[in-house]
Amino acid sequence: MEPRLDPFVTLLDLQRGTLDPQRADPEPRYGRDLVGFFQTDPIDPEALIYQVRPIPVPKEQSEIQCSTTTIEPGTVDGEYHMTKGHFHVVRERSEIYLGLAGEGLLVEATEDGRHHTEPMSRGSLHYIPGGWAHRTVNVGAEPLTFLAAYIGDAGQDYDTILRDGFPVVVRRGENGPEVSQNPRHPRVGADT
Ligand code: S6P
Ligand code: ZN
Repeated sequence: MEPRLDPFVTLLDLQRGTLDPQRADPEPRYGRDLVGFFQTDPIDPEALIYQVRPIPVPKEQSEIQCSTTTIEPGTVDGEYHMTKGHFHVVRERSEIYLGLAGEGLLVEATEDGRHHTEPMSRGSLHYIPGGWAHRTVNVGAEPLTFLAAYIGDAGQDYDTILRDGFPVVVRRGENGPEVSQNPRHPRVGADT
């Protein structure tokens, strides 16, 4: 076959998730971008909640999309800062996350409400199978940074999450993070 792309290398700052060279603009997510995802909407529309730094390649099945995500520490009305979370549009597409810095939780959920939570930290390697929605939550005092790698044509479905949320929410408790059922989710299933 005739190769489609030339090889390339990018230097990744393992602490901050920055890329050199930066092959695409970072994609910041502010309070205003996260309306409808927390139990209570962020008060400050200008607050930076997280930032995605993509390494762009064609969004096709033959390619592997790669990006870093850095979530700032903090809470929104007691819920730890988190990503929107999504199913893949092509539901069977899987993904790998690798924790680089900070302390987090990876929350995964199926469409019938089963859910699963894994701690994230430097070196934690997470396999997210097809059919599982995924959201990352910063439960620490420092930025949470991780690397994501996924099949190029996966796509992100946020509408299902906006409608139902995840089966569980992660709040700051007296003794650290507390995972509890989301009262708004229509079908909370088993913790697997
Ligand atoms: C994409 C992959 C990540 C997320 C990123 C932000 O499939 O899972 O790159 O896009 O962590 O999360 P979200 O839920 O806002 O896309
Ligand atoms: Zn994904």
